[in-house]
Amino acid sequence: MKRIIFQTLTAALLTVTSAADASTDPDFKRLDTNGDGLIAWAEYAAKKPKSGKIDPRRIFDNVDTNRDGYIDPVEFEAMKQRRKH
Ligand SMILES: [Ca+2]
Ligand SMILES: [Ca+2]
Repeated sequence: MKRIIFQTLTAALLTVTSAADASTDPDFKRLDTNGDGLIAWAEYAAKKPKSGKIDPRRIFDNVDTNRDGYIDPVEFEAMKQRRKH
C-alpha cells in the first residue's frame, strides 16, 4: 500500500517538474487541444492562429525546430522569446 502511494507521489512530482515551462502557458494550452503536451500540426491548423499573410505551415515548421512534427513546450517558449525581439 505504501509503495503505491510513493509511486503516485513520485509521478506527481515529476509532472510538476516538467510543467515548469510553456506547458502551463495559456497560449500553449489553447493550441494543445487534446492536452498531450505537444501541439500537432492538425491541432495548430484547426486553430489557425492569426498570422497575417504568412503560410501557417511555414510558421509551424519554423517553430518545430527539431522537425519531429510537433511543437513541444520548449520550442513554443523559444518561439515566444524570438517574437519579443
Ligand atoms: Ca496535442
Ligand atoms: Ca518539435
